[in-house]
Amino acid sequence: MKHLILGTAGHIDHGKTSLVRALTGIDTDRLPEEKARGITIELGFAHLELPGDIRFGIVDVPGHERFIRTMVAGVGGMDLVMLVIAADEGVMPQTREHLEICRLLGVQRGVVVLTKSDLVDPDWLGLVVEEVRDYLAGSFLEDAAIVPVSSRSGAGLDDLRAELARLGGGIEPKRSDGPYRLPVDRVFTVAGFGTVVTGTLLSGRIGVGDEVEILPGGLRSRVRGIQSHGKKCDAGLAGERLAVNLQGVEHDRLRRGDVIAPAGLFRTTRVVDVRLDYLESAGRELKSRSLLRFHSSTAEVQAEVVLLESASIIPGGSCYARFRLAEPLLLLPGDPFVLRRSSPAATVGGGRVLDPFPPLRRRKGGESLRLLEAIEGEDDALRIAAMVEGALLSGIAQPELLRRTGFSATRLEKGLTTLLSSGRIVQMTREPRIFLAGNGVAELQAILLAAVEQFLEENPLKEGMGKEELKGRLPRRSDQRFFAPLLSALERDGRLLPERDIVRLPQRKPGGTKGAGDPQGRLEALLVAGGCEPPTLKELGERSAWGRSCCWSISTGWPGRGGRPRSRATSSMRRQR
Ligand SMILES: Nc1nc2c(ncn2[C@@H]2O[C@H](COP(=O)(O)OP(=O)(O)OP(=O)(O)O)[C@@H](O)[C@H]2O)c(=O)[nH]1
Ligand SMILES: [Mg+2]
Repeated sequence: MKHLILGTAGHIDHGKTSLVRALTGIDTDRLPEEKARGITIELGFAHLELPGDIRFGIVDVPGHERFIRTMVAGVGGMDLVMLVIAADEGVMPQTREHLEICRLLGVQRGVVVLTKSDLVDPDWLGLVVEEVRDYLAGSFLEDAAIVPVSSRSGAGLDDLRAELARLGGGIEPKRSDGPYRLPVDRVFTVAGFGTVVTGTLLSGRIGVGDEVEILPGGLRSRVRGIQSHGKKCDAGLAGERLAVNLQGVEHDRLRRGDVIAPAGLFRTTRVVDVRLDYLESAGRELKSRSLLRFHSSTAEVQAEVVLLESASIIPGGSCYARFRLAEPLLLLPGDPFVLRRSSPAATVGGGRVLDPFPPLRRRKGGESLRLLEAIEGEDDALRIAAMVEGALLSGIAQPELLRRTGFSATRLEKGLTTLLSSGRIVQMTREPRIFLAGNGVAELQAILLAAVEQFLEENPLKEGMGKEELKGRLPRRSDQRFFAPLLSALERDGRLLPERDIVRLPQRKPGGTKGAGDPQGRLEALLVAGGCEPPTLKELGERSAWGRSCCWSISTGWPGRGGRPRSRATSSMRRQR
């Protein structure tokens, strides 16, 4: 059976809840206050089975402008939407706002339902159809069917069912193979069972007995029972509306916006880089550092926006941006979000998460933007390469790549293999596997080589540089664990000769021969050049640039006056003498 989520959207009192009741027989307005006021306040849930083995979980949203936040929470996970427009009123403000929210949250299909068709005559209905068609031009519902119905008489409901079955048949169900994520939309207690949460399973499969983590708090629990549309089951699949009974957690420890996920798998974030679309209807420009409400799935937090391409953006514009969230959220690449302004209250934009764990220090010269461009692109290997290269000399571990790309392990592996075989990235460590960009490896090798050369220049008596000392020359922003593989590679290429606890340069012979580069030879040359007036120790020190103390050691084979311990080089020179 195919599980899909069907949602309502539309202005207050346009007949959304009545339509769901007419289709399913379920009254989703359950609260006494909803009954008393005749409006929807909370999300309502129902289900509908249609030919083609399709089961729709239905989410009914409130139309009142004060409950837009609730509406946004209901849209996450919708596969298709019924945009409800009352035939006697036509397009109204929340018709527009709900349609924008659906678009921003990635809903791609739907049907327009003209409710209350019994209240207007056919001519009027024709005019409304025309008005609605004009309004939808350019939107994702441009070619959607417009179906007039009356929830009161039942007219048009069969046409609507047929259209829903047709649309549902063409939709790919959500993937059940990745890890599961269940954004919580309701929490309550059931006598004898304890805490129950409900939500639409966005991905994966959750089973009875699973150890879960409740994010962002990190509370652990176990799944005691699962129900789908009122029926007990052993597991829930992506795309299903589920009620999950959690063991040993008080219901006041949970709230809408929390996410139930496999224990220990995901990490929450407070800083995300995104593609931001700023709505034409927002009215005024958006300045960097503005505060907005950031909605994703069922969660909503205060957030500061940092525009990455300019100081402000005009209505209708689109750009890369960074959000600093007041509270941590579980966000994966590709997750859609909606932005709302609090005064005057309005939906002003939205977009998609590109990088949930971006480098915190912004790079100069447009590098942050290039990274985001690559992430936004289609090529998996290029996306991974951009992240590894963006990590500069510190490299990036495989679990971090999984979190930042949102790829499955197999998909990530495929991209890594391509990059490893071309040499664009290099695996530096095994547990965890840390990857470094090829040019990062070259840079670190050059740093090590230069360090050895400089050391031997300054310590001509030494045969080589201590490995531990050399390891300490790795830049602090890099990783000490890279030392061994870097050294091995340099040895393989014949550029350094590691020997026990030291590292030598291949062109430099241990103990030295009396050539021009050899300390004793150079001192001898200076003394011979002086003829009958050989230089003093002080002059030797100056002319050789090695200093007095060093020249003393070289010429005598004894430690310098500083009392340095005798090096292997000096003792071997003494033996030669
Ligand atoms: N005549 C007629 N009345 C309808 C029809 N559908 C809904 N109504 C009436 O319109 C009013 C509002 O209906 P609801 O279904 O509560 O509207 P809603 O869109 O769910 O409202 P909110 O959830 O508050 O946004 C109720 O009094 C319904 O009886 C219809 O097809 N024909
Ligand atoms: Mg309603």
